[in-house]
Amino acid sequence: LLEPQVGPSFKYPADFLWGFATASYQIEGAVAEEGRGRTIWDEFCDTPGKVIDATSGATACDSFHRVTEDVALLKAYGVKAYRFSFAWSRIIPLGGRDDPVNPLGIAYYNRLIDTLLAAGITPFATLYHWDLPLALAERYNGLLNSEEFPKDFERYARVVFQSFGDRVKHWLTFNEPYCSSKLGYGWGNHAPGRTSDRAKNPVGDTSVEPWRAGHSILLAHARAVNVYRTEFQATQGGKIAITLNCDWGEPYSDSEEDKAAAVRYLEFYVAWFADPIFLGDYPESLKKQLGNRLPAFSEEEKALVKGSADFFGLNSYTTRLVENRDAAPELDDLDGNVIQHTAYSNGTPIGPRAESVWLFVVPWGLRKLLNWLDNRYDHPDIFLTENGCSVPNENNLTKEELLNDQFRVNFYKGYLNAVQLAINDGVKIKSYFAWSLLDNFEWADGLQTRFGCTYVDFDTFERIPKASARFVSSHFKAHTIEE
Ligand code: GBH
Repeated sequence: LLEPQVGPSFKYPADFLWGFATASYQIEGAVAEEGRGRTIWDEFCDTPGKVIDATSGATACDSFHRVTEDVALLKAYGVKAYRFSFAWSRIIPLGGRDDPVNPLGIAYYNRLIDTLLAAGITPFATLYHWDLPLALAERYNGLLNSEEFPKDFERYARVVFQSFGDRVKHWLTFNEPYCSSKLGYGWGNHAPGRTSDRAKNPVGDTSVEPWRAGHSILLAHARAVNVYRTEFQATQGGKIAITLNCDWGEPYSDSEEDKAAAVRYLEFYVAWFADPIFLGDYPESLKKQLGNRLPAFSEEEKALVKGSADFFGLNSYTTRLVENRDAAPELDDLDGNVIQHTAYSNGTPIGPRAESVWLFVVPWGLRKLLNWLDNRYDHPDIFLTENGCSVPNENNLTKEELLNDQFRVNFYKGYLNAVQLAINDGVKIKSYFAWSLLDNFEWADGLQTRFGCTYVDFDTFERIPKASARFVSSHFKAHTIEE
């Protein structure tokens, strides 16, 4: 499949925000410093067998101690914006609405934000990138408690807006609620590792918990947005949304069944969250398959959730081929009763595979996804907040090979071309953040899977730009209209 190439004259608008993204637990380290509380990810990583190389975010990239260095790196890349996340556990170490705020945590993020602004870089901040304060899991089961969790998140959000909203104008409440819910409570491969899969460690109930966790996140998100809009937005003048992950689903065949299955897959992936937020309720396909295992919104909750985003935040990495599944859905099914493929029926893979088992390089899928979202949600502004890849066989590569990451350069070439095609299609794309600024702690895949455009030596914490960083940076420098 040869894709059309956008010509060299293409220009992103002057206000297009491009840069690199990270998340607190994946880069900061310093997990027991300056009052930071323990999180579900500290606990998960300390449980044997959960992280492939038995590493954790305990030191990660040591970014907690390297604000000056990391911001200088971003400045050298010439970025317009930097996407990072706050560790709730640094700001309110125990997490709850009656727990004390930690001034040292506030001071750290003030330093980061002020250093970014002094370098002319726009801070783009996420409130929750999976590192839930452990105390909230112990008190009331964290995300499983749709009554308590939203109240604690609301208070945390208020503290963050109050502390940083004079300088931060781009907010994301949650990163990828799909992952927190399905990976944390369905497949169990992310913290807190709950699943009823008997091949794993059967605690939890995959048939209900992911849907409950997702519901709590939607309510917490909506309450935080309401706080921002009623208490801060008029004076601070920023924008707020959530960021959802989705990978395009292409029908496995031309049959009507497979076409319908691909739509169902997208609904179970992204419309699960986007429909309540942009359209007012869960998709019919989820209601039909899940029945009363899917929590219902009260009329008041629906009204709070509907419209609770100033833009559409999207993370996307790959594409699946989706086939209809004929049998009745299993109770533990999370994907809309489909069969997913990574190769066509003739055996040809859908695209080259990265180090990550789930990541196949399929740029045309991103263009299709962007158009599908544009159409379903009535042409929202779409902020791409993550896109990137790992490189095949990373563990066998020399440092020189890791630095000369042509596989990743080709990934970005293809996906940025797809972004440009989608812009030319009329999709209102307003930002692009490459994941990630740095090699970092890749969750259950540990430190051995590297998504960085900058190489990190995890012993010395030295940072070295890879070819991909130079590519992304020169791409945007060459193709953005100057202010
Ligand atoms: C993002 O998620 C995260 O926001 C970021 O923190 C992370 O570092 C980055 O991607 C790279 O992974 O359980 O084996 O079926 C990406 C979306 C969706 C990728 C779920 C992994 C499940 C793989 N993720 N997917 S598996």
